[in-house]
Amino acid sequence: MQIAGLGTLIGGINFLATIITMRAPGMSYMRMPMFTWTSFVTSAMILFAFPAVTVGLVLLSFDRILGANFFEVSKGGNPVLWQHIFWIFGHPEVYILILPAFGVISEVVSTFSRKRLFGYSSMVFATILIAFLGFMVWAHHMFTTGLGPVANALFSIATMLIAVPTGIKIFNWLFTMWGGQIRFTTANLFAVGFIPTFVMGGVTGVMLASAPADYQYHDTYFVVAHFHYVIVGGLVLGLFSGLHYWWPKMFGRILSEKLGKFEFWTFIIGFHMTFFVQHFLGLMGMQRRVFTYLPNQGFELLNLISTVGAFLMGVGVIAFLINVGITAAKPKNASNDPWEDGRTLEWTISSPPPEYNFKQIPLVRGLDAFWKEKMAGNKEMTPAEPIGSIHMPSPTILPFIMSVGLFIAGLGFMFTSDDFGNSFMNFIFGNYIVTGIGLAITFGSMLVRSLYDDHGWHIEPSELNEKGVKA
Ligand code: HEM
Ligand SMILES: [Cu+2]
Repeated sequence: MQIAGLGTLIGGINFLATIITMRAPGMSYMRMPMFTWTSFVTSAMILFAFPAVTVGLVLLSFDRILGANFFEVSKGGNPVLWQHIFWIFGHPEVYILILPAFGVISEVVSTFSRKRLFGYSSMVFATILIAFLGFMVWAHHMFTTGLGPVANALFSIATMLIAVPTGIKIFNWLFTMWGGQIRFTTANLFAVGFIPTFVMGGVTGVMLASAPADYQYHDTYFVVAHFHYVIVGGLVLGLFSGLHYWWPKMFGRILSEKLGKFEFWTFIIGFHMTFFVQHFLGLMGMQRRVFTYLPNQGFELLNLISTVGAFLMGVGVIAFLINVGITAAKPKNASNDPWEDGRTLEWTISSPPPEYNFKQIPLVRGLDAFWKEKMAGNKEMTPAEPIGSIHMPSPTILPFIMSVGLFIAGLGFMFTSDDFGNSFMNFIFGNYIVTGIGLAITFGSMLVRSLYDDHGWHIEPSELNEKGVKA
């Protein structure tokens, strides 16, 4: 987890730096596509949230490997301390999951309504507010740990506040569709299905935010229903929507719409069958984290419905995988703008994009830059620079070797105090030899990367024309 956290943190920093420094001429912050905004805010959240879990995991490693006692009650540690550290990361993390999905939904709904996203600036503001408030509410996961009424009341109110910017977003999506020429492609079905489903998850969230009521809901299937509505009904529907929307851009082939619609209906019906009933199971007292329950408590029927629903969702996912397989065998014939209503810059270049993306960096004249040009009667973007040679980074295997090193070091740390019943294995793990080798590989590759100057390479204008790619 520590290694995965590191990867996420570095990835987040990379997105922040890229979005801040590499926007095209005219692409001011308030002209960025909503998906770029949500990726930007998500990356900022990663920057502040992940260090908390990193610290927590370091302390936990001290407990496990070096015999410290931060968290273990029997040795005088405090597990509530762990809960604080974990949830200071954990609640921002749930918004790190959902904000990019909000971005996808914004793009898809606006494209397939043939309308500008309603309330763009309020959308940006709501995203930032959600991110900010997301850091203020972690103790709503700890109402029942005995924080006391003052803390519970404050965290309860802070939590309910998040419903406000979330509501702004929901209404903006609805107003975007209002009066639009809506096309129900698979991507848009997933996006439109997302809206009521996510609202249901938000509503149970606000119910859980009431501290006294949470004493009843906590650790029951009601919470399980809540977070599946927001994560599967939110993030996963958003993911499917985005995959269908950008698939032709990524791979040059449009996924089958017929199969796509089958995926959507089986998945969403299966989803609601699986998780809707869990609200009632929770209220009836079925607890979470226990894989079974006693007979004759009235749980059987609802659990059966849940199981049938889960299989139906499985059918939807398998249909998606089949769709991917079938599509991979088709010719690569997606046009630059396969939905014909593309609004943003990615739809001005070929599908999939050439390795250098844009032959000439385009000039951005407004929000939904491509749509603006289309409305002005132009077929292409106006370039912001003459055709010139394009500087490309060289490919390198070093990051892969670095991660292999980290993997070996991770294994080394995990098994330091295990008894393998084999003196050689005990020796190399117990004396941090495996760990040391792993770290040496990682830091060695980093050293090579820093000492060796790599100037990359250039694609010359003549090659660009030979390839016959349009900007
Ligand atoms: C209006 C917005 C939301 C509110 C008011 C809210 C509120 C809450 C509360 C109070 C709990 C604790 C329940 C308990 O353990 O007794 C909870 C749990 C949870 N929420 Fe939300 N939530 C919201 C949105 C979200 C979103 C967007 C996600 C993820 C995408 C999410 C994911 C989760 C998860 C995973 C848990 C369970 C954590 C665990 O105990 O393992 N929530 N939520
Ligand atoms: Cu939370």
